[in-house]
Amino acid sequence: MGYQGKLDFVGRTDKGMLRPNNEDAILTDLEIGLVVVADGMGGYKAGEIASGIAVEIIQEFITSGLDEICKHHGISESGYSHESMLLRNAIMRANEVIHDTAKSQPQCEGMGTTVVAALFYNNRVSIAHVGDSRVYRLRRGHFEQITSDHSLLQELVTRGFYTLEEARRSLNKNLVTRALGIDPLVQVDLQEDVALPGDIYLFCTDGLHDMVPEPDIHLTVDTFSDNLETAVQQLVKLANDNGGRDNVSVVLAKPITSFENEKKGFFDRFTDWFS
Ligand SMILES: [Mn+2]
Repeated sequence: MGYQGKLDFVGRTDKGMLRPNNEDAILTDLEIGLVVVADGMGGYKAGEIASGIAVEIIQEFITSGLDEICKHHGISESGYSHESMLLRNAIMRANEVIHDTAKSQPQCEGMGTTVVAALFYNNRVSIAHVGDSRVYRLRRGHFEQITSDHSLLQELVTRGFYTLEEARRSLNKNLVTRALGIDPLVQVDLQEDVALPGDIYLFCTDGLHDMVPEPDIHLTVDTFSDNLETAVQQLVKLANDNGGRDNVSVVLAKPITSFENEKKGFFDRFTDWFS
């Protein structure tokens, strides 16, 4: 295992200009192909605790679950890949731990966190999210948001009550309708994508997408597509130059080459001919 030289992951999280502490948490793990971005909420230090638990539990759960998965390639009974189900289960486990901690520790009462996580494997990527942290994808010059926020704003737009522009002007943008830690069970949105060499996946908290207009995010990623360090620095700088009203976190992930998993038996190659 290990995707060094095949995938490029660069991340940065910043307190921003106004907040006293940073309640976002990020994680990049090239060994297992994992990216996690979380935006915690709650009084005192509870937000940091929630987002910290999320990244830690998801990494642990996936690290220990991947060995088992290597034994059965392909798709699970759900129709999703085993990797997608592992990612979803990791997030559901993080939800339980945050919820239990919030129940048992008075200073953590009501804490929660958004999460967006991606697991890269075999030229694919599974993406899961809860809340309003986002994934965008730059592919051959086309930049698009590929997750849909779990926020009041997005729900009203989806139901046709508002256009996106009207909603931006008239609503509290930060009202999240789904988060980890709030209920014992959480509904996780899951999607799978074929990841092509040269694609850039951008993961971020609302501290970026609320502060920096999408065309500026696109332009920055496009301009610095060969230097992800500079791209990430510039994105954080843009958020802070525009006011930095929130913590800001950005991770860029780019397949440099094909990253096909090599451990394939005869049966897998056989089934590949027909898929
Ligand atoms: Mn935020």
